[in-house]
Amino acid sequence: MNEDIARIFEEFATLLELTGANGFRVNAHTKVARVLEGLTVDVGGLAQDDGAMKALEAIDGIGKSSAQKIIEFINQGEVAELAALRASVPAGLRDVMKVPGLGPKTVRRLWQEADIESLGDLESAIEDGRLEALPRMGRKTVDNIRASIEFMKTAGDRRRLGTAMPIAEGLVAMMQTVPGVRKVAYAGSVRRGQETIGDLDILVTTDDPAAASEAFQTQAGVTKILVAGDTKSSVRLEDGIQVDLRVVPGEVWGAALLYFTGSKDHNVALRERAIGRGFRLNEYGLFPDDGESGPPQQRGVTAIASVTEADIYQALDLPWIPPELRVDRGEFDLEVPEDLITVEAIRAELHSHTTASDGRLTIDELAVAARGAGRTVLAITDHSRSSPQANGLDETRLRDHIEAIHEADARIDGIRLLAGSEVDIHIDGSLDYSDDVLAMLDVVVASPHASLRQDPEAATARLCAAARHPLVSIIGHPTGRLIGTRKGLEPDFEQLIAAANEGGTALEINSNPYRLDLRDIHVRAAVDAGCLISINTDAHRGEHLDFIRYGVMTGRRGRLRIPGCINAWPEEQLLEWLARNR
Ligand code: DGT
Ligand code: CA
Ligand code: CA
Ligand code: ZN
Repeated sequence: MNEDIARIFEEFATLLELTGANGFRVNAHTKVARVLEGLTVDVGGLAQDDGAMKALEAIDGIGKSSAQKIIEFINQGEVAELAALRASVPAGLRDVMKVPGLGPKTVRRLWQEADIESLGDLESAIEDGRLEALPRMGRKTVDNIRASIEFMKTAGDRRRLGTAMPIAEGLVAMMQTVPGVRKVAYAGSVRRGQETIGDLDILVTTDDPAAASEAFQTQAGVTKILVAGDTKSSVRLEDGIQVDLRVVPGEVWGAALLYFTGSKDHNVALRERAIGRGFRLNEYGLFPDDGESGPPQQRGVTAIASVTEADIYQALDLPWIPPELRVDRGEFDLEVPEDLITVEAIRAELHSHTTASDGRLTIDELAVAARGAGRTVLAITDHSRSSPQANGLDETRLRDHIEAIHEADARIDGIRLLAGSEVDIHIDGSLDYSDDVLAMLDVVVASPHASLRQDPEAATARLCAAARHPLVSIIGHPTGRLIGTRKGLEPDFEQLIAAANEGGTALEINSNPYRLDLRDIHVRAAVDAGCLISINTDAHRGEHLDFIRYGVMTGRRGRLRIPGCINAWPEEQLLEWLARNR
């Protein structure tokens, strides 16, 4: 409930800004949203009691009018003032707001000064030069807006892995409860751990296909049935995501799973390999080629392999290839690493935030959460001073914080706490703390946060300088991209990897599903060049520690092995490495 109400206040703030309300009112609403997100009590419960107003107003940051809005929302399901605000703003401006880089302030100007009320209006204003003619606009800003619109369109309707994976798991769990169902799995891009997902593909084998299809089509959350067959159904769920269900006979499970897992390119390469060996491969199995055309299973040809994926790979002289490696980048000719990185192998979290900067947990709370999540080492790396929006620490606060972390480490059992910092990499590659200060820390994660539209040469120089710095342990989210909304830096990776190798610095895979930065292909390039990788969650809350699986899948897609991932090293080895230049 708190999250829902927080969204309401965020929308309030946005609409107020759009309609030109004063900054004080806007900020008051943003602040309430932040407060609600951080609360441990449910305001939904509070608001139903008699003393609701009092209880809500007692919360730091919530005033009388906010309390009234919360109560109104709980009781009526809406807030009249918000509905009125919504009505006063053209509906099309919502799409304009979605353009990466366009905040409410700019959108208000576009609306007021150039009559832009929709994305279409914006595009025509760009094309006919009207936008550029506005005061304080200029060619460069307009070019950026044009590029953002383009980027938004190509990003299209795909979901982040972090959104799609939990839905896929929920669907599998639900289908497992349907009578008659023997096996269920998700296939497709989710199984391969791709950073974005077009649609979900679920496979079942069952004694009662009709019941399985029925349960699938009538499950909670379906907004539209797109296909309603016996062996193939397809539905749209509430958030718009499409899910395909395939009901397959148990004896072809492996062939179907292989086929529907893809990637398409991997499948094509596999089929060609089959043909080269005198076979035919399809979603029903691997068949001997009898020279006839048409699907072999329909002519009664018996499959050589079909029950498991491994059977099929084996018949094609291949080891079973983990789904993340099915990318058609030479996986048939490379050995499948036996020590490919896994979630279980991760022992250390080396990038995390507490209430000292913009995290939600105290040092102690985060330590307990990390220990509970199976980590044995936790580096606390709050933001450096140049990040005022993230409450970055100046040197005085940092010194106190380091002491507090070491004190907590002495007190808390079962996990080793390291005092670190996530230090901003300035636009010119210099760092946000002096070397004297950096030398006091156990771990330094250096990350780019601002100026993420630098040209590639400048970005390369900036990141390489940080990677060569002897006191930097890890380059955090190297590009700063946000999937689908921000392109981030585009450095020359060959040079960055070389600089990291020179400095003995690890490059991060930031596991946050909005980031996944490094991305898979860059991990692969780094791994091939022998560069060390660090997989971190950048946890700002306890739940964020679970993001690790997305980072690990990205690492696996880059063929990252356990010895190349510093988070998987034994504690001694890790500590020695971190201390090497300090
Ligand atoms: P997505 O949904 O866009 O994130 O990506 P996928 O990989 O899940 O693609 P999807 O859902 O269209 O199809 C699932 C799998 O089915 C795909 O990875 C491979 C297989 N597949 C689909 N269409 C074809 C095809 O035309 N040829 C081959 N060989 N395989 C296909
Ligand atoms: Ca799919
Ligand atoms: Ca599909
Ligand atoms: Zn961070």
